[in-house]
Amino acid sequence: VVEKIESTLALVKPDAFDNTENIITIIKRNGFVISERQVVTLSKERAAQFYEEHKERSFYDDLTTFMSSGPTLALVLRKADAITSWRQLMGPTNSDKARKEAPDSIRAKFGTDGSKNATHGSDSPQSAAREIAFFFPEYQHSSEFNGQDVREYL
Ligand code: DGI
Repeated sequence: VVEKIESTLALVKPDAFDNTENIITIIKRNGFVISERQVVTLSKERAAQFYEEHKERSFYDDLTTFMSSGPTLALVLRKADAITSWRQLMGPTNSDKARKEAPDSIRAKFGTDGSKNATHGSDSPQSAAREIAFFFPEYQHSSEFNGQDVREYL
């Protein structure tokens, strides 16, 4: 069996930024390689662009206000099955639910509630390609997508 090394985009959101060191310790302990990192404070417009798929949702304005309220750490994480593995480590979207269902998860430990939930992780190879390019336009990852041109996903 050949394990496919993947890259995924992880964000430490503004509510958890002060816990960055603890979160990075957990990331490394779980075998991820951090291949890119960048601290950025998103403008409201840029946060809106990042979460464009949610623009019709009632929580969109709150979400983009929150995401532009302070610094965010953007990371590219690599390992076999990185996309699923990082989402598993984060736990459920809602941090209150995470504390009940996955108390050891990152969102349980460092998140606040259903809208401030500490971290983000790409949910598919397509979103990983788009989201990595959003923060790291120079990132080289074509070989990870089975020879397909990643520009198809952007
Ligand atoms: O991929 P996820 O971050 O786990 O979840 P998502 O893509 O469905 O939603 C993106 C973010 O939007 C999520 O991290 C928190 C926020 N969000 C999602 N659903 C709700 C929400 N915020 C509020 N206030 N209410 C929601 O139902």
